[in-house]
Amino acid sequence: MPDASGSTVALQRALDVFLQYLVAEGAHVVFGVPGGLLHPFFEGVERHPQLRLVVTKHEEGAAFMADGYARTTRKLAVCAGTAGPGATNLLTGVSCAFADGVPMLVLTGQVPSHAIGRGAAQETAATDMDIVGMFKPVTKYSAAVESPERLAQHLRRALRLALTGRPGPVHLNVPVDFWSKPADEIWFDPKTYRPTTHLFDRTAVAAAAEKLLRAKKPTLLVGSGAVTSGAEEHVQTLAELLQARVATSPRAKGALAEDHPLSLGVLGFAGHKQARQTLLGTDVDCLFTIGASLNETTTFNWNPSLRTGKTLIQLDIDADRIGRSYPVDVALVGDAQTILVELVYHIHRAIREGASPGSEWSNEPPLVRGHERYDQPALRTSDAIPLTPQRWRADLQEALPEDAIVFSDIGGHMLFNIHELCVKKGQKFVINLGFGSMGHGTCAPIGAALASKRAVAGSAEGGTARTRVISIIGDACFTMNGMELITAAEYRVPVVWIVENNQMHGITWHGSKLVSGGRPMESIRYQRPLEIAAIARAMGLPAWVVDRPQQMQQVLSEALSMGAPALIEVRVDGSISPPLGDRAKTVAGFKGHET
Ligand SMILES: Cc1ncc(C[n+]2csc(CCOP(=O)(O)OP(=O)(O)O)c2C)c(N)n1
Ligand SMILES: [Mg+2]
Repeated sequence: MPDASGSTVALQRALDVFLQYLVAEGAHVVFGVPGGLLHPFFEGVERHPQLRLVVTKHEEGAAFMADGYARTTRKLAVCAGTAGPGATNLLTGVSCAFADGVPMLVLTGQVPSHAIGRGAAQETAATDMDIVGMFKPVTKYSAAVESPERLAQHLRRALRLALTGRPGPVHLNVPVDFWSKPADEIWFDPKTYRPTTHLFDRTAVAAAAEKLLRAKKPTLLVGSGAVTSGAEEHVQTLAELLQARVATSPRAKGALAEDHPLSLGVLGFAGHKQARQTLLGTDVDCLFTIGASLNETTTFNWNPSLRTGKTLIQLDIDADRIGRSYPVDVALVGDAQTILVELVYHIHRAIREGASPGSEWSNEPPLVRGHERYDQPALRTSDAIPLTPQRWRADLQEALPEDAIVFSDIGGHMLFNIHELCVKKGQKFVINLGFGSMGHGTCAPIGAALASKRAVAGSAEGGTARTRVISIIGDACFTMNGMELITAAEYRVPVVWIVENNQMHGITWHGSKLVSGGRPMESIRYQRPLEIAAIARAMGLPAWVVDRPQQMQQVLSEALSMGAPALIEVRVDGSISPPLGDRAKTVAGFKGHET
């Protein structure tokens, strides 16, 4: 059969063709748990010189790790599980990736094609438990491959959808007998099957440029779409050019360095008062949202003050998010980086032709920095024992590497992380707030660190693994998915986990007090104290306990210097409430807005 260039192709196994596509897409690691009905694929990955198989302890961990790999590299990641439970165990992790627009190829096994519909063990075909159907609502494409010849065609379609427009996961289900069958494809260059062009509307860009130049109090709200698109530098250029103040959504925390003079910090969930007062106030005359979906966690339950009296310019790659909650004046549909490049070009040209940005922000007092920026500054400098959650984070801040990638899991610790950390230039903050699954922050850093280690190994530094991935998680997140720390130890993946131990589901305990007239739910405090550091040591990780002020700096630098997985347990005063804000009202079903 001829290939795209017209030459004739020798027959190869479907498996070889499939793996060649993964290599061409730069997806060098496959995360998963091998099993009979996907065995040929796993074996093929293990034997392939350019691929690496990472066997996790649970398929959910595999999906989370693939997500962490893709979120930090902006490249496709791969996870796989065998038929039946191996496949269903992937679902939560895949849903996380779908909610946050993370590109991922998900592969599941199937009984041999001749046995489909006859009740084979672990059969999950459309005639039975429909695994393809289960993945449909949480992927951009979910298909059962019906013949070996069609495998590559399905794969190309899956890759095109995963990596075009708003990225996301895709799923293929493959009968076990297909892998060894002949296939005659050599159509491997990604440029031949998925577009790399980025579209934008020039008229809309010109309209936005004009409104932004004219604004007296231009303000940007940056969301995770800007991070997905790699537009952080472009955001900074635009903000400086316009002298616009900048808030981020919780998920995009750090998209503009939070110590930048124009940074307002985080708007919404556990955010900062400067951002809240500015964006909900009456000063701002033009608000430009960049890849922010304007969901509950950023908008204080869709507070109308965010929109009142302002010109609203909304940029999103997904047309369905434009004008979903607030009417827009200018809609910009497309990739954030592409549109910001064009917008900056327009603004530069207008300035060259005599226009000058109308920003009057410089007439206002400069934004507050230091401890005063946070809601409870006294708790950041407190010497109290047990430690306050604020104090050890202020200590941590002093010792964070300049290029740290900080993950957070879901819980009260996440609210403290969003509020109390200052993410600086060169650092990244990663959180799965779209789906909000516990365990993501525990496992995803392993994928990120593997990707980072690979990048270093391929560089002139010659493979020295310096740890830059740090994950701050809760004790209950640790007990839910913490077995993957064994995976990290086995593969020597350099991540430092900091487990904030308050001996309970802190967010639920404090939230329950708020919604039930001061009476907390007691069943979520542990019956026996949890010894996190001891459990970590049993899993093969060096571990430290931090329980005093000023101790974190030294312990973190020791943990980072190991170049291997390590854990720090921080014992804190659990009675201090995380910044719950409007979330508690949502839980209680209230519709009120906090201003
Ligand atoms: C998979 C999953 N199950 C349940 C929840 C609901 N939930 C959110 S946070 C939380 C408790 C987190 O406890 P911990 O990790 O100790 O963090 P803390 O709030 O104490 O800081 C629960 C049960 C969730 N988000 N994800
Ligand atoms: Mg806890």
